Amino acid sequence: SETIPHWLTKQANIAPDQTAIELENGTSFTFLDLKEKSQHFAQKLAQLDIKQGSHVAILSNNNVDMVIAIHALSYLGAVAVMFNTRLTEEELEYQISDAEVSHVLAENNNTNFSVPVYTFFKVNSLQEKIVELRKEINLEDRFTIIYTSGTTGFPKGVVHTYGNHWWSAIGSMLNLGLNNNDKWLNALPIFHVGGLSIFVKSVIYGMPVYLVDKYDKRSVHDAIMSKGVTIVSVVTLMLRELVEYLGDNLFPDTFRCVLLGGGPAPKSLLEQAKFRNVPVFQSYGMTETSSQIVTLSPNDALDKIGSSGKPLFPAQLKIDAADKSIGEIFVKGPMVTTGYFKNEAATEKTLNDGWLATGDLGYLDDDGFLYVVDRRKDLIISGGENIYPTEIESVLSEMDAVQEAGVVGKNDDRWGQVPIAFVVTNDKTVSAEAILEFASQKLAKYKLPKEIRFIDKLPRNASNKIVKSKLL
Ligand code: S0N
Ligand code: AMP
Ligand code: MG
Ligand code: MG
Ligand code: MG
Repeated sequence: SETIPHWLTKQANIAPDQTAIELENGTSFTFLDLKEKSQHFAQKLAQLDIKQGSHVAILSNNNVDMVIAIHALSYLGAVAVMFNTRLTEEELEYQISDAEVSHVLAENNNTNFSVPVYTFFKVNSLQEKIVELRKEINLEDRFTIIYTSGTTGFPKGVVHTYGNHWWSAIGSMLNLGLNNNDKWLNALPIFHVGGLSIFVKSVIYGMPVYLVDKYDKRSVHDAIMSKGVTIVSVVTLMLRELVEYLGDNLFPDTFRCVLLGGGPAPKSLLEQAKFRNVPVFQSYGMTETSSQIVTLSPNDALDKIGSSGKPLFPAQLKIDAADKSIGEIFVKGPMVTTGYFKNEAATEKTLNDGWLATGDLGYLDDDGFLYVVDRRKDLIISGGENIYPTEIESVLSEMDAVQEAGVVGKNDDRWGQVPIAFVVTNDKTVSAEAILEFASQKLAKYKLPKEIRFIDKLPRNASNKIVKSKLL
């Protein structure tokens, strides 16, 4: 098995005084601080009997305690299950059971789960238990699990090994390069892999992260303008807001990369960004690939606007189609997940000889640049959050008054797409409000249909499948 020194211990040794994390309030942490805080936190977690192989959920919006908790778990050889704070307790309870979570570490104690919840504050008040902390990282070990919704309506736990994260960080650097003055701004939620990956890169590269607690166009703009930020990761909605807010101004010359991921971006926005000299690197990736796996650099962006670029150095890509036509995108590489937790069926369906079937459709041009033309079957992406229609449809149908429901994505200027529900009821008095009230108990707010349209019957084809294209 492949082992390397524990990456945070190593970086704290190589560059103890280098800044690891800088906060908006001016506080910063060196790599030595980060290592020591993480190791102390690990010994406190040991008091709770969290140990090698434990699955521990982290339920938090962005803050430094969360980053410390993640590193602490790695010092114990425990696995961090990253919870999306926008989900309902019911949705998270599913993940607790599916991922065999034993403890939840949370920012607040306003949640009730079937397993104990400890706030970061509470953990900090515990006595330390002296246990042996990991000196090495085995690249084959599990580090994180992040849930992604599935076409079946049940979310699946994507397992990331240390090796997946390692190779993701290396592959990204071989593409974007690494400068001595690099400082990566994180405004994405750390519970998704796009945000999380920045903190892994930080430790491996010895690079500071400027951490924004909550995305806001002004704070991101100001940080780029005056905090020496050189790189930022964004989703399309953020890029649009930042470009509009920038107006006729220019970002500093040292600001060299806007890594755009998490979904499609309209060509008009990419053109506008180019016109404003905003250095956008469009990328294609997903939770299963531990972040970007295909990236377009601004040099190529001149001729290839709209393309997601070429696979990163350690990765491969193929299109399952006859030459130059559109087909399913397959990717392979050491950053690709080893599979879904305890879900052999889904893993076997998705992974073959290391090739991941993405479900997305695309084509390669003559120069080998990828163009993604359609998303995974049915997937709606709203502001970088994924929504699977089947999940909403099954919740709506649970209502007695609802006979059946069909959900489709509708284009939206702000979110990209939003879900719209078509419902067939057996009780003409049931209101849209009552349906939404019911759904809101079970579904995260961003998944709630933005409109409910009552219809007599869902359009179906010969094999009785809903014909979504006939709905909107
Ligand atoms: C876009 C964000 C920031 C919007 O959130 P905002 O404005 O802060 O919302 P709130 O103030 O919290 O809430 C206001 C109201 O808006 C609703 N709401 C919030 N978010 C959404 C949403 N996405 N869709 C619909 N509604 C939303 C709230 O419910 C609230 O409603 P009311 O007022 O009714 O109470 C936020 O959504 C956000 O942070 N999005 C980004 C999520 C993300 O990180 N996606 C990427 C996931 N994919 C990956 O990680 C893999 C790809 C990847 O790695 C990557 C991605 C991007 C860049 C780089 C990479 C990489 O490869 O490295
Ligand atoms: P997630 O795992 O939440 O990051 O979702 C990944 C999905 O986002 C992919 O399977 C695609 O459907 C979509 N996606 C990511 N990058 C792009 C892109 N450059 N163009 C179009 N869709 C994208
Ligand atoms: Mg997802
Ligand atoms: Mg906001
Ligand atoms: Mg029903």
